[in-house]
Amino acid sequence: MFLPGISTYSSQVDNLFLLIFFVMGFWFLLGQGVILYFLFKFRKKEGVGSLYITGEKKEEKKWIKWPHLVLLVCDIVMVVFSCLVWYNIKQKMPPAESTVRVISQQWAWTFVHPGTDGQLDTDDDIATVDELHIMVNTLYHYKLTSRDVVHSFSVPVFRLKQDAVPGREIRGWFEATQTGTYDIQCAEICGIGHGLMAAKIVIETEDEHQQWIASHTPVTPVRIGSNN
Ligand SMILES: [Cu+2]
Repeated sequence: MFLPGISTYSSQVDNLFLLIFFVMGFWFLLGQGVILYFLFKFRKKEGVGSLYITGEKKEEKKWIKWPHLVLLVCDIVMVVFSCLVWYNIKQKMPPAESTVRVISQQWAWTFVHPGTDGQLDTDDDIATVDELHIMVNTLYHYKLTSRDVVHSFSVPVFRLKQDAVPGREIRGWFEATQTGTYDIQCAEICGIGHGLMAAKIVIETEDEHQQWIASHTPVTPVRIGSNN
């Protein structure tokens, strides 16, 4: 609630958290309420002995059986919603409009953006450290790798978190719905500098992004020592 959700799937994650919060909250309050009520109702009284209940009779067992079954139904509802959200964010790969490379290492992020040609892995790619530039309302694929240990690429405003595993290129996607500058952080303890492994994501309009790319357009290299 205190952190804006600005990806196309952030509300799905928020709603799942709310569902779990309210289902668990309801049973927690009910359970604690019943315990408190019984503590008060069956407190020590003069002339009333205690009763030993084994819970083996049918009319006693129903107090366990029915809440148990209702809780199982709640579990199934939460698992079904979790699977749907997981499928939408992690399994499905909508077609990309652009692709960026995310490289993690102890303790920094390198981001590789397509240059003026819009294609990754060409001569005009733009590499930055700890600053990822993307366009709003554009579906991005990311290719996530690690140079050393396990890191985790986390963009809290997107509700996105993905481990980076050395030796693997992990692909995923996101689409931002608002412009602005927000946090990226490593969400996996990856060594003594883990806490320093923060970065920024800069979400721009198409015009702003083109200007940013233009400001990085490589100039013809000048040969040192040349007379020309
Ligand atoms: Cu890390």
